[in-house]
Amino acid sequence: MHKNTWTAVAHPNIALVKYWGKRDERLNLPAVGSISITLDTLESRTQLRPSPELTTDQFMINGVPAPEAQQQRIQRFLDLFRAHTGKSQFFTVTSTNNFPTGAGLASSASGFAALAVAANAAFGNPFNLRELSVIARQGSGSAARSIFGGWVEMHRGNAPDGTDAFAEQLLPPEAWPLTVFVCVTSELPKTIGSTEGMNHTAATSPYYTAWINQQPADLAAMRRAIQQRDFEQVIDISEFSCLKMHGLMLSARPGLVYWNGVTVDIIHHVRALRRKGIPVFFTIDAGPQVKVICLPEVADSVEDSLKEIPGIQNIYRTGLGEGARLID
Ligand code: 2P0
Repeated sequence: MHKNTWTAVAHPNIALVKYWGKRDERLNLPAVGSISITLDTLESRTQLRPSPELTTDQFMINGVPAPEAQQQRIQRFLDLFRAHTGKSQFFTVTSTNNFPTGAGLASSASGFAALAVAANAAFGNPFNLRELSVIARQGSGSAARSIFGGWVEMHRGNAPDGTDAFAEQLLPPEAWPLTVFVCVTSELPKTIGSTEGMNHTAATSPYYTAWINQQPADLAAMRRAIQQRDFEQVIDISEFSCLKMHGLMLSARPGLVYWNGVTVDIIHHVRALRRKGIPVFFTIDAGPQVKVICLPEVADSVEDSLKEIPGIQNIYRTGLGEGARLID
């Protein structure tokens, strides 16, 4: 039977060494490399159905037509496949997330990674995984990382055409498992999206050059820590990179404040746990949610203590997951 739908799933990822800033906006090339972990459990599920009667793509997100700006973003993304293959097929794209969308939980990473994999199948698999990460990056920088599972590095690259700005797996998920608690402190969509926030930071922060220049050292240290399974080092580098990125955001003009009060409460709570000898750390992206990360053997006690913090709306407990993949 002729196949007429393609469905892929992908998980969000959390950067431990953060990406913030672009070296080329048109190709969405990152100004810095980054290292992340791909999660399990939370997922975007994206289906492509060819629509011969359509002359544009149609994008439905969580059951409703997406706003115009998002429709255009999907259209431009699928144009990459049309341009490469010469096929002028348009699609109805249906995507659902089993977690809050656009609230600093990396829904654009999992969304574009799932779309990239589904579209690759629909267009006859023109790209291998590395090339697919280059394509996914053009949808959303962090999406390149969700193509792969486990521990992943995204390379900044130097080529003007972006062909060397790809992601690759450092370790598969089972090689060094972690437990991740995604602590939701607000389900409201963020007020300043990542792209806008990055460009504003690059244009106005006096610290931006220092941020760019120091990133290679953080990346090298994290690669070494992962290779040696040195969790103390992972803690140290991750919190350094996270707080440095937020310091950078705060130093923009006007400054970007993504946190709320509960965000700060969780930071102090995690550090108090560490003072008691529990190996755990936090990381925070462009939103008020806090990801609390630990080794699986202490996960139950960390979870019990997080439940005592007032103001957390929801806690997702998850581990490390696989890369984006076709499920149908
Ligand atoms: C990261 N973030 O490394 C950083 C940390 C948010 C803070 O990658 O403009 O949605 O689409 O490339 O991928 C979020 O940025 O930005 C992000 P675009 P994206 O995870």
